[in-house]
Amino acid sequence: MPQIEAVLGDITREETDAIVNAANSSLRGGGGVDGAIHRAAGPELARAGAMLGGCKTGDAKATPAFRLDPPVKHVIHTVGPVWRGGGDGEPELLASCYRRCLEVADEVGARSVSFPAISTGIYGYPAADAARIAVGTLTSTPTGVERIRLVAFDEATRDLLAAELARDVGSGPAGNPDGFAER
Ligand code: AR6
Repeated sequence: MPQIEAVLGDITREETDAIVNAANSSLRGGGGVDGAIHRAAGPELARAGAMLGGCKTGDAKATPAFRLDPPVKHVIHTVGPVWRGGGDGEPELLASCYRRCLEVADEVGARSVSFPAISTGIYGYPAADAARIAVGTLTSTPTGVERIRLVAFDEATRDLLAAELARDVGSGPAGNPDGFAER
């Protein structure tokens, strides 16, 4: 299982092999963290995104990182669900985003990956529920990724992520809900 930490910061300043973008299905750029990543990576990013033919909600696709500073080599674009009250498959789709990002990271050989809090901004996903899904999915998906940074843009989100990580450690290896006890 990768080492996972929750930090406060701007994901465009991360020093990991890959950063994840909370994109829209066009992959041509947008607001929020998507806008910040496109500004930092340069116009080549939108051109590369456009060539991928879009991305479905819950899926992820990689492009080069273009003008982002090394060691960042890849941007993994994922499309989170728009929050519509929770009964429209949003939890499964958000979990799928985190899972697919790890699969794509493995495909491109990224050993360290930084994630934003997917869907919790413009798409309106409640931050506490999203933090639970982020940590639960990242700790239960087999991957070659060794280091994950959950990059929050505000303290409340960072605290929610840190609390979920602390809870997960408390639940023992592989997220065993019975703690460290053997069944
Ligand atoms: N670094 C880290 N986190 C950030 C940054 C940053 N530079 N900027 C914002 N955040 P959002 P979504 C946080 O709205 O909800 C775009 O238009 C932000 O505070 O960026 O998945 C896309 O094109 C929040 O916690 O993404 C889509 O149309 C989190 O990143 C749509 O928004 C996600 O907020 C996607 O909406």
